Amino acid sequence: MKQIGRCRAHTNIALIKYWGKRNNDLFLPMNSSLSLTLDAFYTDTSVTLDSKLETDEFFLNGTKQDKDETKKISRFLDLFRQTANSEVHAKIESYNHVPTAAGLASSASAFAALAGAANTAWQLNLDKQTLSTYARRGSGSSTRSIYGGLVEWTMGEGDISESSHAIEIDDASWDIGMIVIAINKHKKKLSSRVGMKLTVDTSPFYPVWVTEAKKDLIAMKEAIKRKDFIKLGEITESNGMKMHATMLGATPPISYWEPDSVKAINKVKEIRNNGIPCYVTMDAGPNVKVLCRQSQMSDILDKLKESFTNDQLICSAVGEGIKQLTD
Ligand code: 2P0
Repeated sequence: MKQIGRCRAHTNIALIKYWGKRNNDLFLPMNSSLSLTLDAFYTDTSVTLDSKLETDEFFLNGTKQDKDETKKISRFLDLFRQTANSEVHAKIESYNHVPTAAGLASSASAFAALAGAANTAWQLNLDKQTLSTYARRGSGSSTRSIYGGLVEWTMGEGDISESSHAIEIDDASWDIGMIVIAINKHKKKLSSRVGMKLTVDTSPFYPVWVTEAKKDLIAMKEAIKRKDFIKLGEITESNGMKMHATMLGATPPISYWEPDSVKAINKVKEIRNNGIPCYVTMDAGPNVKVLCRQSQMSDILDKLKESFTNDQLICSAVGEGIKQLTD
């Protein structure tokens, strides 16, 4: 009999960013981060254990992937094989549900869904917190996609892998949403992994980034407790800008921005100055994400349409954590 695990995981956007590892092998971060899980973007993955297979087989959106891509997945699944004391290989089928125009990196939802499916396939029954430490080893931001709502990825201590895991902070059911302004859907020139290492190794601003991120996290958690949307937005915008400023200090300087990113940021500021609270954040790419109140999304959308096309604007409600899929 074949053992199968199927799981859905949503992507997340960091409001307090993760940018830099203290341990590259274990994916242990330099600072804790905090994100919002998004409903509109997710990955569905199935893992089918098959003793007849001599290697793992990986299909993404229906297309069989080459050796290099499959190797990344196999290495990740080795963590589950070790825990289960198993040598069996698997067929992995993954579908990314991300509007094509969004061009959002999907590693966060990808490894969270894979972790959830592998947990079921190998019948490990790992709890969500433990599973988040496994997801982390595929891609740091995946740690947070195990949970829904507002999620902290706590940096943990020293080289203790189990100490660096996700925690659900709040279900974010107080009128929060996000609009993604898709600037460019092409693959980014510099991966996050390489970009963050270069920043840690060469930016003189890096120690300041770490101190600031720690302060921002404390202030943001207080704002969340008070359900203070304005403060949440202000800290989000300022923290994202500080991450990009730190990257600019690297040698060679790193910038993921494009002219239209600046256009989007200015438009959001204009909307805010006209009385609707909304705040920007950006990741390792030119797209701009707008944190806003769900109830004001359509008003904001109308204003953004003055500068961007319909298919560049994708709205999302708050997403849930991983869930097992039955069929
Ligand atoms: C974040 N980003 O907190 C930050 C902000 C992008 C900018 O996590 O090397 O793909 O796999 O751990 O998770 C993107 O980095 O990097 C990321 P790895 P990952 O969302």
